[in-house]
Amino acid sequence: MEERVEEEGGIMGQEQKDEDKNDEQPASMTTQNSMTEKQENCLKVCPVVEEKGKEKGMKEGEMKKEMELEIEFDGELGQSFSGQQVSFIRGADLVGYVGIEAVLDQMRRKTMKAGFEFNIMVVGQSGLGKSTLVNTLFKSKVSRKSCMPDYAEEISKTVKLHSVSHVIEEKGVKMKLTVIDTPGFGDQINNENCWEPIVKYVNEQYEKYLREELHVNRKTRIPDTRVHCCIYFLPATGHRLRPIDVEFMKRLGKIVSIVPVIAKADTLTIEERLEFKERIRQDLLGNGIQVYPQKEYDEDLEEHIINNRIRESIPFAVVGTDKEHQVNGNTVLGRKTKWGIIEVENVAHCEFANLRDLLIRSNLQDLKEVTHNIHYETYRVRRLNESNMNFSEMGLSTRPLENGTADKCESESQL
Ligand SMILES: Nc1nc2c(ncn2[C@@H]2O[C@H](COP(=O)(O)OP(=O)(O)OP(=O)(O)O)[C@@H](O)[C@H]2O)c(=O)[nH]1
Ligand SMILES: [Mg+2]
Repeated sequence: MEERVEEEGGIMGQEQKDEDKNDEQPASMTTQNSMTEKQENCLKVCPVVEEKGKEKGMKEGEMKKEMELEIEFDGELGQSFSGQQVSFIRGADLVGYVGIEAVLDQMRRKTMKAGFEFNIMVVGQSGLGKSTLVNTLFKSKVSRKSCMPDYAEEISKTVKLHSVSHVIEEKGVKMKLTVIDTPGFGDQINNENCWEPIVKYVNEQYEKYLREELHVNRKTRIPDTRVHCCIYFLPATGHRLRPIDVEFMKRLGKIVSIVPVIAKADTLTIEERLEFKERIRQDLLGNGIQVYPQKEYDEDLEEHIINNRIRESIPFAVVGTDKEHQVNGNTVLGRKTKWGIIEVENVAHCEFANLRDLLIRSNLQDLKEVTHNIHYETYRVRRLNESNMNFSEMGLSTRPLENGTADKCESESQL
């Protein structure tokens, strides 16, 4: 049985409820009235039906069927849903305040208590402004300020990965932000396979999470080190995507959410910037590169429209700085040049604000969900299938996922 309850009116005072009833459309009035006969409101109807049921000597399940509740579905009251009539009880029909909206407060309190984790990876050539941009995003020296790096590995001479975690607190909400920096990406003369350490890192975090999930005694909160977002820095050349950009994003786009940005966009004129952005979008499309937000993961029309707007403005042309300046009496983050100040948060100057809004204000939770429901899920399914296959080849029926290393190398090579 599916039940949808509209809060509107349910949390209002009696006066407001009456007003709402008077304002209602005639069509819905009719249905509402017919409902009222059967069930003046939920709180009254339920005992009546229960009484009837008791008289007839019905069992609980039968009584539920007898209730034949109605649902509002696509604007129509009383539509049958999966062969069953389900109830739609308007807030105005409820006597008194039930308090369902308080669930949001409960969730908020829990999240605030536990805090949440967000892991960003920044990838791009040395000197493109990765550290500066992360510091600008979180307005602190997050990227450079250090704590103990929990991951530092030199896989080859090309790329070193460093992850630095910080707990940021704003208005009582705690966020453990981890920035995974990849200095030196693409800096070598031969950049062949320079994405491999990054692919390896991303997959290792999925593997870690999978192993925690498979433990018999699982932790209630599994530490989440999975990369929720990878900001890929494109040099502001004004040309097209370079082969290294194509290769990197092609591979990584399948396992992590990539947000490409044009670094140091202050070096481009307005026309150059627009043309460069357009060419990049064409190249992304032409090479079948998936960047965040992907069309196929849009959940509904509303999200599709919002995400289309994001897709049309990708890649964001950003400028970073951690310096503050005074402009018209206001303190702004900006880059001071001989001819003026580039205000990084001013949308007329660059698209830093769009990137910040996407990453932190509007899509942070979605990035986490896409990571968990799409990327991690793909990894999990593949790993479990691989281990089952290997195990059945050995003539055994089940096998716990234990030695990830061999399997992992195999799975990476398929990427
Ligand atoms: N013009 C301009 N310069 C920038 C911008 N962002 C950073 N810079 C400058 O570029 C230089 C390198 O910045 P970093 O943030 O250290 O670059 P990075 O990508 O972290 O470099 P690695 O850590 O070596 O990979 C610094 O001098 C910054 O001040 C920008 O948006 N525009
Ligand atoms: Mg750096």
